[in-house]
Amino acid sequence: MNILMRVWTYFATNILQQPAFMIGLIVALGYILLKKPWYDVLAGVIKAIVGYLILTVGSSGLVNNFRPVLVGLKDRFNLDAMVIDPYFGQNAVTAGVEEVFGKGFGDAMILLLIAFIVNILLVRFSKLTKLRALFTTGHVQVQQASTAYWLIMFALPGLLTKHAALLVVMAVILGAYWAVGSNLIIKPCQELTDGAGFTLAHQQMFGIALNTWLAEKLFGGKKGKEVKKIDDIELPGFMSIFNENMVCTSILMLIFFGAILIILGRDYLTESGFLAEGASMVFYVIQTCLYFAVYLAILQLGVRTFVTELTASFQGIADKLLPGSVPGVDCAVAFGFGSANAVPLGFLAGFVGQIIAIVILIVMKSPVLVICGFVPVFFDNASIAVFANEKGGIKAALILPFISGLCQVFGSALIAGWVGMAAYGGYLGMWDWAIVWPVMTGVMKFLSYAGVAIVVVALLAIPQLQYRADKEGYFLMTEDWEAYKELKAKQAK
Ligand code: ASC
Repeated sequence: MNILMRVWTYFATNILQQPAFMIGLIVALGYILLKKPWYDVLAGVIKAIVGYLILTVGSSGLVNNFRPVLVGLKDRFNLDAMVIDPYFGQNAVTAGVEEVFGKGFGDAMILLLIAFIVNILLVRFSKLTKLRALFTTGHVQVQQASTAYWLIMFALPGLLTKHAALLVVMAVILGAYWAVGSNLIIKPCQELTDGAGFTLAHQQMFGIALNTWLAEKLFGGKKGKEVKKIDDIELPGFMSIFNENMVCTSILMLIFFGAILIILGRDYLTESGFLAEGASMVFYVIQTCLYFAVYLAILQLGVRTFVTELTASFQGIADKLLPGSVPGVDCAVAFGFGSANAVPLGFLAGFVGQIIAIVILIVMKSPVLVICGFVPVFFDNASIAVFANEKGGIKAALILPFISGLCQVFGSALIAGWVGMAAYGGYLGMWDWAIVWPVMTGVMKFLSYAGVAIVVVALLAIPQLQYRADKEGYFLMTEDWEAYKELKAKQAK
């Protein structure tokens, strides 16, 4: 048992929780199952890992560059606020779980393993479950396992003394959430990428599904009229420079983030070590804001490098091990597709929403105050905008992320205050964890075991309903995208 535990810990820390190596392993397995020569396997694995590491340089560059600036608002205005951000959320769990529940953090990692097995099994039996997506983003799974660990212990205190039962209940709920959430957005992902063969496995899967649907229902073109997508807009005169993504991103960031940096002020920035003594404030602001475009460009290069390898090799897994399945990847991968300008626009719209929500909390003297974390405000809202733009054009890409920003702040303040995480300084804060998980937690808290049954049945019913709505196309869209498109063209006639 001890040896098994050590093997698991080694695998978990070095591969499962490191998406680059997890993707490398999947690509190796996939190509081996496709009986590719060893040198093709090696080349594919290297490209997949390097590509993913490039993506990570881009996304962590963004996070490291802009998170401190946002968190700085808290110090600058002396707010006693919790930060909504996955890393702050995870720290809050590690800091408080022992004190609040008398349980160590170690179990959260066992929960991760069992939940991942639940995900694999649900996809293995896809004929029955109608689930087709495997979660591969380990760092996100760690954050979610930690938060779910807290939320479920809070909801079901009766299970605290029943160790095994507690873990099983948690793993079934979390594993079902992973499988159902990533399965839910296979169609929008396939449409966005013209059948690239992946879905997103991140923290706003229900958010993307709902907002894509809303974009189509509320902003979608009436019959015969196309919606105006961001890239369709021809800007006149000097404005046409905004059509270029790098220019658009840089100018938008200069205006908005430049304003925040100026609000933070030279003194604060120097005191906190952002700005060197005596350095030029003007050029510091310009450089910091332009780095946004730099990291976005890196991120997109990473996506281009690894996506083809992943989807080509996954064919082996989909043919032999998990029929009809697709891999679920980081939401940043969506930024390599669709309109590039949706990314900064969605981010800023979400940011405005969050700031308004925060001001409302302050004015209403809410017992829990929130400060924006960069990860939710950027990655959630930019993803929502990319998908919303496809169905509802520019209006959807601005209005829906704005509303999402409000939801992230209000939802997080409510749940983190209620379950006691706010006192430890942070909450995960991503869309699904600000909206969907609070609802699930509430149902379980008030209905106890009946609530658990309702949550699990409701989750597992979602793919069944999706399947019923399109029996012919449901599995075809992952197995043969071209044939799926032909089928849809025929049905439209
Ligand atoms: C998260 C998280 C990150 C980012 C990254 C986006 O939720 O923990 O580091 O989003 O995955 O690319």
